[in-house]
Amino acid sequence: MTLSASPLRLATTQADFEAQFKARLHWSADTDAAIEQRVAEILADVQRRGDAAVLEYTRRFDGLDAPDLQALTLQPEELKAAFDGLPPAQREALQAAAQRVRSYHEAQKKASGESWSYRDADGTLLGQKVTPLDRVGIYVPGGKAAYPSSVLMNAIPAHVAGVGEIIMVVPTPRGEKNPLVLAAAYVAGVTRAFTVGGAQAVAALAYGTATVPAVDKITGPGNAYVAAAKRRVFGTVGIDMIAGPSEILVLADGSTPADWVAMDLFSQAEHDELAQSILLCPDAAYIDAVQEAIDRLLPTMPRSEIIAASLNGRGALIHTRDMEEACAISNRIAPEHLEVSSADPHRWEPLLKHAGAIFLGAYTSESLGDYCAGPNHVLPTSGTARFSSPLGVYDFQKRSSLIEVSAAGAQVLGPIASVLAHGEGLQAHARAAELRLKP
Ligand code: HSO
Ligand code: ZN
Repeated sequence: MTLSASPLRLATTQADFEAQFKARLHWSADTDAAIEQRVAEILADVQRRGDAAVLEYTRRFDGLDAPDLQALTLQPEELKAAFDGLPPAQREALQAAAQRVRSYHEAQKKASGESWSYRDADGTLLGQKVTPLDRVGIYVPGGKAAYPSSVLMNAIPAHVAGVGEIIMVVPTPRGEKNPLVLAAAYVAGVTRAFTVGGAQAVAALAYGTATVPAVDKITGPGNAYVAAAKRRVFGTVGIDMIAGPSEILVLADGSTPADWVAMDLFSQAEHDELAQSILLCPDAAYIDAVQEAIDRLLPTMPRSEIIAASLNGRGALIHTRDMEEACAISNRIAPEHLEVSSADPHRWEPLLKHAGAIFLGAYTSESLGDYCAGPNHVLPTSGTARFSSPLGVYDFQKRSSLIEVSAAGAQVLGPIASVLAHGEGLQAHARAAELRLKP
């Protein structure tokens, strides 16, 4: 049987466009009651029994038997040894990628992550003090979605923010460690790692055990159990986001070689059967050319089955009236990754409001952004780019307001506060302000 991929063909002029469009985009955020129940039990058990519970689940789910959690701890020397053991090409690529990601996040910190303050005319000081989190946990998936690049993307902004300790957890079924993941942890400045995963690892990070220190925030993607666990521990710790399957939307004016665009659609589709790849283009002949490229290139792809499942189930090639309409539809979708594959990308960029990351021009493949351009590849999925942002230095910082009222300032603010406090019936508030008024 030859594999084929036929993303849904749609045109915005067709009568049932809206209905078809909505059906294809439909995103279900349903939670699975059985998973929720299981995860609640695991969290409670780890909270109660600590290390012993984590060890037991690791034995049961990952087939990894250890006498204690110390045996599943990786110290910096071991992370470094993994790095030293890599072939030179991999070492160099990791370091080059890390350097670019670091530079980008340093610029981000300078632009929006520094403390600031100003003084009123009467000498009152007002400001915002930015401080890094003390300790964060980074969840790294194991198995088929073990991405060293994601280690860089989570740990580097934490490091740049100035986080004191970065604790990584990574499931390691049967104890088979992924050297690239450990090496990436070394390059990115991870403090310590544990080869445990699943809801039990999230619980250990959230509540702390004898061996795993409690963190202040947990970031990083994971499977449905990990997502459910992160949702549940939110409040005890901070979390970054709950990531859904990856998405790419390509806005094409027909000037990029069709093979390039087909491969970019594949590059997200190959992540997951549930990933979504969409092309929006005003040129019908170009859409035909992309479909032809898909047919020709698909059999050459090692992950062709995943790609075909993704494109057939969730892919779409949409013919629009013009580029303006394509931009408007893209804003409705608010994709995780948005490629503007156009000869004139800066003409369209001002029209694009909602996207996790915007890739401008034919040479900017999303895959370059995934690994080494510099910006973060942890991005809002499932339309959440309408209200949220890429993972960044700011996710590893928090802000405190600074207020220093001068004696002169108290004379101005006191009467205002006093009136409002009396209005709220709060006498102590009013008196506290009034006591500072000079007669
Ligand atoms: N495209 C994925 C990230 C990734 N790609 C890791 C390759 N490795 C989500 O942004
Ligand atoms: Zn990717």
